[in-house]
Amino acid sequence: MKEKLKHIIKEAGELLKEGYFSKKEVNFKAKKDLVTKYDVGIENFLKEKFSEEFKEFNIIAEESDNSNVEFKDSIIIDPIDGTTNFVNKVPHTCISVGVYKDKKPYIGIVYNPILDELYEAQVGCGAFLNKEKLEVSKEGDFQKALISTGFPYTSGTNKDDLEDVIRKIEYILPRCQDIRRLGSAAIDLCYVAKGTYEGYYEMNLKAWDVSAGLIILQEAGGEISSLDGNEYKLFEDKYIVASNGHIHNALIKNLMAK
Ligand code: LIP
Repeated sequence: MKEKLKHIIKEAGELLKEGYFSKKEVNFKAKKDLVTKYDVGIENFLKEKFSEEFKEFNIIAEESDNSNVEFKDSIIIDPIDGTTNFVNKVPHTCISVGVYKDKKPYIGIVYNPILDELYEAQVGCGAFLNKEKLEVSKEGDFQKALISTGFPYTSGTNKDDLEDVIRKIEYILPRCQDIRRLGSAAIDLCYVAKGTYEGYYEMNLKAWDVSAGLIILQEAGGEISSLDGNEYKLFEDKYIVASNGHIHNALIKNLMAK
């Protein structure tokens, strides 16, 4: 299944690339949440191909009405993760596809066609970037850890969310090496998987932002949890906390402090 998925996702990558370099019309789903005809076009392309090839799976996708789709044997699609980057030609943008069997992680693929980086993992088989095996960093000292995060779209409308973001950054920044905000949750998780970042956290993400990246990170030896350190539940948890495992407790402790 993974090879077929990759073939289709690479084809869809050509559409993303074409859109990235062209002049685009932008629409708003919410005050800060963008969408283009490419998000919809790539999603439709993937949905059509996946439903032909993988009839035993239903499809949950960012730009679709998923209200009647039960999460079980599911392919979860983000046609463009990092849409703001895509629109502004920041090259950290990707297609993210996570496959779940009976709600359990099975295959994750994150493809950035601009940098030609394909991250992939199947549960039990390891994680790879363009065929090179991925491993999380071994750093265990939080003060030396490079942490990544993201800012929720709700920061434009919800004062509590905005204040929470600022409080946590204010507390964590002096206590770690530094903080990055790259703009694609799927790629952020892959960057923890390849050892670039020691940790990553963000609030208010949707299942399609993280469904593939979390499988890739787990297969690279990383750890993922909710803010209280319990198992992260797709579609349910407000916060995702991800790390190389070695700094996980410290990251949670520092996030919970504020
Ligand atoms: C985005 C994320 C980004 C996050 C945004 C948003 P989109 O996904 O990947 O990192 O900070 O809140 O969820 O909308 O580009 O697919």
